[in-house]
Order: sequence, then structure tokens, then C-alpha cells
Amino acid sequence: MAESAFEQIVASANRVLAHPRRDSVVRMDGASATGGPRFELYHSAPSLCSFKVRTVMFERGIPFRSHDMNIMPAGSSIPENYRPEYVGLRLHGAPNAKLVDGYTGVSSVATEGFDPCVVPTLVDHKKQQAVVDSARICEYLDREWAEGDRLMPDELANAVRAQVDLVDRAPHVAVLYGAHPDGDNRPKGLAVNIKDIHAKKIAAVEAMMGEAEKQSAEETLAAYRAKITKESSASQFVYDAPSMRAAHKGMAEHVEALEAQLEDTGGPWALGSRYTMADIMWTNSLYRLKWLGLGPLWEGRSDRSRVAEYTERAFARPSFRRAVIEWPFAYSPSPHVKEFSGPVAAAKFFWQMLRRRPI
Ligand SMILES: N[C@@H](CCC(=O)N[C@@H](CS)C(=O)NCC(=O)O)C(=O)O
Repeated sequence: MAESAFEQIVASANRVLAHPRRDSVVRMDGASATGGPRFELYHSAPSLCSFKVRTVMFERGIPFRSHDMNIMPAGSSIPENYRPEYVGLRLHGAPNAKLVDGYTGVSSVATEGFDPCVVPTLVDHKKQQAVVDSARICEYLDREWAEGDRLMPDELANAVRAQVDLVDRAPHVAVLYGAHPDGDNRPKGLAVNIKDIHAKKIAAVEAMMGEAEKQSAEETLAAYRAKITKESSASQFVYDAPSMRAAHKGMAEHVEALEAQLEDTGGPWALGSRYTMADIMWTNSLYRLKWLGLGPLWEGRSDRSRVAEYTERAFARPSFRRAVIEWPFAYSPSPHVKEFSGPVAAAKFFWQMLRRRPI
């Protein structure tokens, strides 16, 4: 049978992304396994938005074909998410989206617009469509996968969505890529890795533009221009002290909002007795903050004791452990989290790097 137009787009992305050690099929215990997986996920080991989707996959037991992509510009290598074939796949999943046109320290489509050059992207071979944006992907997977309990049951859908949105709008990227102007506690290795990151991203996108220009690929060129606009604005934001102070204040309010939510519902989970999609978002957000050295936003504070107790439960969840803590190269060493601190964690990380991440 002839390949559909959609499958041709997917195949063309897969040809350029194929990598023997970073492509795999993730099988789940208990999930029905007939034929190849229905879903294909384009994501990256250390990306927060990818953590969210992977955690949903493991929580719901959804098998998937994994493309663990290299999204960091290093040396002369181009991040795989800037490849025109991959950008084309994302554009296919967001035909009328308003492209990103600035940067406020947040990576939400709702506040920034659609970034065509990022991960994650989901392909659903059954429905022949690409789904973009982590919040949409998570909701889509939960709705489409019939086996097991929903993370967004109908009766809680609006309440869950409100929490997902809250986490989505918190300035996670600002506090990752920018230092607090009054003190930088981020892991040392991170600072080396992301030095001048926005300028490097711009250079990498510019390097890709030549090819798109030669082919007069207007849609791809517009996508690249939007990305450059965003990254130029980001490079100013992260060096602007008032913007970074505001981002940190936003994070403190973010944690305060969870404390209030847990008080309101009585816990143990964000919406009460049932573990939902909201908890997947909060777990990944809080762990990222802790890894960055922002645990004191709740640790040792009597007015944030609910959040502190919540993290104990949330970080122990098996789906989160498999999707993030045990996923190779998800986090680099940090003195702020026990799983990734100390000489054993450092040795493990460098061993993984040697084995898994050739570009
Ligand atoms: N709103 C999007 C944001 C996606 C996003 O910003 N992804 C980051 C990783 S978490 C990325 O791919 N960055 C690479 C780049 O900007 O070059 C989502 O939730 O999927």
C-alpha cells in the first residue's frame, strides 16, 4: 500500500533523526503489544516538557517509539530540533498556530505563541496526526489510551486543566537559563553547558536558514525567523536583573499557589485523594526547581509544609522515577538532589555521556 502523505512527512523526519543509540521502543508492563507502537515521541532526555509527556506515558503504561533528540547546540553541531524535516512535522501538527514572537521567561504557547523548533512532538500513527505542545500531548494521550485509569477524568477535567495551565505559565526556562541577580545556586556544570545558550541557538538556526532559502521553503523560513526573534529577546531577558528578579518572584508565587491548593483540597494530591495529570506537572516542576537549588522555596519553611510533604510522595512515584530519575541523561549532577549528587552520580553521568550521547 502507498505511504500516506502524513507517513511521508514522518519518514522524512525519521531519516534525519535516526540514531542507533538514542532511538528505542519503550515497552510497558501490562500494556497490550500488537504490532509496532501506535505512538512515536520526539523528545529529549533533559527537557522539562518531555519529562511531563514521558511521565504520562509511564503512568498510563503507553508503549512508544522514542526519539531521544539532541537539543543542545554544542560546537558546530546543529540541534536536531532545528532540522527542517522535524520543523515540518511540527508545523503539520499546528497548521494555524500563531508563531512565537517574543520571550517572557515562560515556554507556554498561551503566553509566547507557538515555537516550531522545540520538543516534544507526538505522532499518532492510528489517527495519522502530529500533536504538539506538552500540555496538549498529555491530554491527548490520556484521552486516546483506553486501558487503565484516566489522569484527567471528565468530572475533574476543568480543575486539572487549571493546574496544568498554572504550571505551564511558570517561568521555568528563565530560572534555568538565567541566574538570580542576587546569587546563583544553579549546579556548576549547568552554567558551563548553557553559557551563551541563546546566542548559540541563534547561530544554529541561522546556519539552517541557508538551505531553506535555497529551496524557497517559505513556511520553514518563517519558522526559523520566529525562533530567532524569540531567542534574541531571551538573550536580553536573562541578563536583565529586573526581569530575572520578577521571574524568581513568579516562582515563589508558583510554590505558594500549590501550598494554597493543597490546603484547599486537603491533599494528599493536588486535587485531593486522586492522583491526576496535575500531579505529573507539579512533580516535574518541583523536582526541576530543587535540582536548580530552589528547594528553599519550600524546604525548612513552616508556611510551605504541605508542599514539602507533597514532594516526598510525588518524587517517589514509580512513573516519575522511570520517566525522569532513571531515564539516562535526564539530569546532570547537582548538589541539591540526592539522586544526582556525589561521586557515584557524577561517574554514572559521565559513563552515560560516553555511551549514549554521540552527536
Ligand atoms: N510549550 C512547549 C514548550 C516546548 C519547549 O520550550 N521545549 C524546550 C525543552 S523543554 C526545547 O525544545 N528547547 C530547545 C530550543 O529552544 O532550542 C511545550 O510545552 O511543549
